Amino acid sequence: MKGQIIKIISNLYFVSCDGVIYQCHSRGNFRNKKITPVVGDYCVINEKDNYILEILPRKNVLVRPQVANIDQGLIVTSLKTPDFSTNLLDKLILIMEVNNIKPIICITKEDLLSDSEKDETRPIIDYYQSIGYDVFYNSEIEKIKKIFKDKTTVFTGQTGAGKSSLFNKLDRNLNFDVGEVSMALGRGKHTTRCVELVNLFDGKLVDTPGFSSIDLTNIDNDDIRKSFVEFGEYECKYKDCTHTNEGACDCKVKEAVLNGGILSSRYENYIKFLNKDKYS
Ligand SMILES: Nc1nc2c(ncn2[C@@H]2O[C@H](COP(=O)(O)OP(=O)(O)O)[C@@H](O)[C@H]2O)c(=O)[nH]1
Ligand SMILES: [Mg+2]
Ligand SMILES: [Zn+2]
Repeated sequence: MKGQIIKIISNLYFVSCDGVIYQCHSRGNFRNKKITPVVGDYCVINEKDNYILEILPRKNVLVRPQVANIDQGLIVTSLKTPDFSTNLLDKLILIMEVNNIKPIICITKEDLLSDSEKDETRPIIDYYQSIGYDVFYNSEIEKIKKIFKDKTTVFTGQTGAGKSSLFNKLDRNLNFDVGEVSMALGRGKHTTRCVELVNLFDGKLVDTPGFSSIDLTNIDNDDIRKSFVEFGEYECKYKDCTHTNEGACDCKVKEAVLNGGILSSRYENYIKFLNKDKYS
């Protein structure tokens, strides 16, 4: 029987199979012996004696929190306190694209902007939508409820961005502040808590925020280029064009930045990420 590991407590694996939870042990003699099961793993169990027989191939796996097979990541992005940062947003999108996680953007605190600030930020936010990302405002609770169905979702966002407020509005039983406190205190405290997949609107939500530290040094520049999905729409003269030093007439991406087809902050962040943010 096929299921997904939703929680691990020492050597006990909680496996959800069509909504029924089996508490399983692992014999550790999987076909691929190097695999240690983590939360999010899809597996085959023998439900008669509650043993995990096999861990199925992973789509991706995160280190912190340690969880596998994430489908999508909800990026909670505030426009004020903390201020809107295209750098952080683009960095989170990049990390998700590289890990085969679909980025979904949730904008918060638009109510704190003046009308002129709204006029400034709206086109930027609309841009992300125009290049294919789902963008929601945290006022659109009913729409947001629909994104979780049949997916495993992780969430992220700066402290104060409005993550807890959002999940409280989605479901009053969700309270992840314990997890966040443990992250703020770091390792070695008594607050360490195991990651768990919780049910939310016919899907699964990782109950601990992801991507608390983002390190670009292990991502090669070609992957960074591919992760700026809209650049792929432009056919530069040279197929392997990095959109950096080439003359503007040969590089359609640079041309698009100049004529407004590509958001300039996206391009600037791309250059910073290629340099591993050294000059940001
Ligand atoms: N004005 C305004 N305040 C918000 C909004 N979302 C959250 N907040 C407030 O921002 C603060 C931080 O929110 P919280 O949900 O704790 O952020 P977290 O650190 O990401 O979990 C709290 O005082 C919330 O009441 C919003 O859309 N508008
Ligand atoms: Mg919080
Ligand atoms: Zn180019």
